[in-house]
Amino acid sequence: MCGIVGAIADRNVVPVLIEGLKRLEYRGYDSAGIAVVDGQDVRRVRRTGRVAEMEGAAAGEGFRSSLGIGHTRWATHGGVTEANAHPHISHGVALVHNGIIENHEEQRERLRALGYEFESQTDTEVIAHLIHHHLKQGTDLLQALQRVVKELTGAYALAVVSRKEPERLVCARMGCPLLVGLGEGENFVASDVSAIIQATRRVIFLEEGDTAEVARDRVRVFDADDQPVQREEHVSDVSLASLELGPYRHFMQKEIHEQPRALGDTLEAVIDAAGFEPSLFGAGAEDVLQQVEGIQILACGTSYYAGSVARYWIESISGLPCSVEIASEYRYRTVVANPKHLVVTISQSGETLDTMEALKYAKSLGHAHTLSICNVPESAIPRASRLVFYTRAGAEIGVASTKAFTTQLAGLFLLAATLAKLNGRLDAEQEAGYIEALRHLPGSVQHALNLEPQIASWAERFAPKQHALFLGRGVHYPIALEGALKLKEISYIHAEAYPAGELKHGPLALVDADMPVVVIAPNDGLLEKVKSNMQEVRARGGELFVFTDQDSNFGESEGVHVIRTPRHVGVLSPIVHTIPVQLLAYHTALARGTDVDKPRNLAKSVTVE
Ligand code: HGA
Repeated sequence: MCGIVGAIADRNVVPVLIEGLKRLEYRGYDSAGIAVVDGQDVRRVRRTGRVAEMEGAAAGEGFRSSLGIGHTRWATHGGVTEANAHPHISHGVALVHNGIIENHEEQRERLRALGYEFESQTDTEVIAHLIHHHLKQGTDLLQALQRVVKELTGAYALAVVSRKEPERLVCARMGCPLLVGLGEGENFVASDVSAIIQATRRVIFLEEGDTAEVARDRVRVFDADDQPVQREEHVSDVSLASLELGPYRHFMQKEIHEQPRALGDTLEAVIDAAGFEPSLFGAGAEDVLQQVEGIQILACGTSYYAGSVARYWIESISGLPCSVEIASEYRYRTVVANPKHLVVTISQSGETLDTMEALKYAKSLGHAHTLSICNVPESAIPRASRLVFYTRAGAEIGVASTKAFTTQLAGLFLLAATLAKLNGRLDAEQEAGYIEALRHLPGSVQHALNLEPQIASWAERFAPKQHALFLGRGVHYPIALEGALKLKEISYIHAEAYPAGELKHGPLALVDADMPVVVIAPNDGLLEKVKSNMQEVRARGGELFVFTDQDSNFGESEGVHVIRTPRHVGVLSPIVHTIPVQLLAYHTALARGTDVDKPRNLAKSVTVE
């Protein structure tokens, strides 16, 4: 969602802010802005659209300063206009905000009564005025911020500068990520380490309720009671190469092609150990996993589909009951919890607000056994979980998730196998067989990637369509869902997915010659059933685009196009069959000329409700 960066240094920080915003742009790209303290003044430049436009304007106006803040916006309150773009300013106080202030209307009324006028429709502007209001009562900037955050309900990461205090910036965090970067004689704040990695790798992750003062040569952090606290320093291992496009045209393309490496890295420990050890999930995992009597998975979007695949694996391999629920639904319903079940949250960023809130709710219902599957070390959800499995996909920049999904699947498979082993349902031979299959997985994924030219030629035929249907059965049904989601996210073609057996209960009515039907049909136990469902489509004139593997016994015929992945890879087949649907979406979007990495209305890391 929105991205925040701030810096204080001896040098001109404007290039640091601009570069940071470019790296954060994947989080939100409605508008961008920076504010710098310049002598006795705060200067600001904001533009709707991309950071590059705002950069040009800042250069044109000769922006230079050793203290400043910047923001990329993904609008929640108020349209995409320059007036709503951040930073917001009140009487020389400039601030950027990620999150939603739920009591903004009440605060707006209060501030109006105090004589403040509003220039934007955002919830954010109230914070700038509230800080100014407290400054007028004689506080300094840090105290003002500490008072204001106690008057806010909702979620925020904030960075604030004032023309009256040119020697520091102050910041606060509740419900949205924010970290402080530690340099030599210069310091930074950012919502994501990628924004400041060119300047420093040493970071402090702020905790919920923290505020901080960031000066050139000192950083002071305060807890929710305004007491000074020490927060641990970390050295980020995010690689610069993972943040660069390299020879690729889009990050999504790069990330699709990185999957053999990402899976290899994610599986390295288990393959080296040649067995499924509970310690994969953190210290004390054996104790926890041995006690659990079932699994409750909570996630959103693509991660929810990863969880949906895992349900098939967990129930069939480990014999434990497993349910999967969309986190934003779970958090608001009356749940009958079983504290003997393990709550598994899945989130690429580890900051997905709905997933975090669902986890908190589950804990409040007595769930002490919690595990998070996450791609970003030290992010909020793993820190709030008892156990964690980190996927090692590397930074995922493309808004449409690809390598995060397949590595989540790998992690979830390890969980299913580990639970099976602890429950005495995995003998040595089966274990060795799974390990062997995992060892070959990166190679199988590479073979699927080699199908790109054939898939690109299909994409030409999808590009003019308005709708598409995706079908799968069993463990491949969630892959159909993921394929439909990818296609709609980046090509804006309306796509729906159904379990193929459901076709005749409704969606078959949609099928005609204009409705391409994608089928995920590997040679598993349901192939014959899927083939009958395909006949139902053909009988209504529908055109079939089938992804299958070498072992299936059907071929092309009129209206039936087939692309074969190499040999059937057994239980890991959903991972391999994800690749063709990713490539189909990517090439269809290319053919339609959409903005693949920054699809309209979307953003990465969903840190608002
Ligand atoms: N509510 C603010 C910030 C939005 C945000 O955090 N998006 O991720 C706004 O609408 O400007």
